Amino acid sequence: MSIDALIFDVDGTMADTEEAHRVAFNLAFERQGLGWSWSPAAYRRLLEVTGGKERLCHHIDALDVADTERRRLLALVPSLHADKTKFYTAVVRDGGVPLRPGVARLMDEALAAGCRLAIASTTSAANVDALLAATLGARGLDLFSVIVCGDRVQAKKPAPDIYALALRNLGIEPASAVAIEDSLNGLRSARAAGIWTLVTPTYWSDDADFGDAGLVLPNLGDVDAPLQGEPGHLLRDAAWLGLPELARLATAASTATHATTLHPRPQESFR
Ligand code: XBP
Ligand code: MG
Repeated sequence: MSIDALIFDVDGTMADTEEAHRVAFNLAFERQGLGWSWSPAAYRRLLEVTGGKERLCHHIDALDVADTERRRLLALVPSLHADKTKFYTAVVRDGGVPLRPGVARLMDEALAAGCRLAIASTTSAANVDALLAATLGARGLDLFSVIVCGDRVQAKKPAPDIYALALRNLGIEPASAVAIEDSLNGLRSARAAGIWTLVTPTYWSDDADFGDAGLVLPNLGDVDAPLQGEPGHLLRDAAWLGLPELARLATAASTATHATTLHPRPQESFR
């Protein structure tokens, strides 16, 4: 399989961003005097709802308040989310959220091999711009042939819409792309669009069954961040995932029916 495009998810995949999002939400709540504060455990559950505005509405819908108060709070969502985005992008611009291991390396390998890069994210465009500029420099955005995110689609992940739009804008079929995700919603979205998907979960997303993934790794690995037990467990070429091996695994695993997990979680027997 020659990969025409790597389609990256952003939050949790390119960078471990959700703690910064969580803190930004809490700062926005404080600014509007709402008395809300999302703990890590609460936010981990709320991440089952993709999209910050949708997550806020979900939180408000679950509150035990009178309908008039619920309507008042729902009317605050746009300004709350705008405040949150300002707090979040400020942290990102200050370099508070680095790329995960191997992301820049795999991007370089892909570009050098003539493989295009794309982004398919539920997050807001301002967040993508801030992260790419802070981590990849002023030309960070130019490295991507296609960037689709936020409200460009009505139905957010796990719906396939954002990946289908990325494929359309790339002008390629699903079989010519690989998606790189971190969460079950993201995996479902990419798989529903027919794309072979690699999952690199974080604390915020690792309590899921990624059975429909082509491959699950703790991260992409890198020369200075080798994956434990590699090469030899799931990877053949090195202790990090390189483009040639990704293409080989996408071909081999796309016919397999089971994901292979580098570190089987307690509830999983090794397949
Ligand atoms: C993750 C999301 C986003 C972020 C918050 O996006 O679901 O909602 O949590 O960003 P992805 P916003 O993993 O698809 O990159 O508040 O801008 O939505
Ligand atoms: Mg994600």
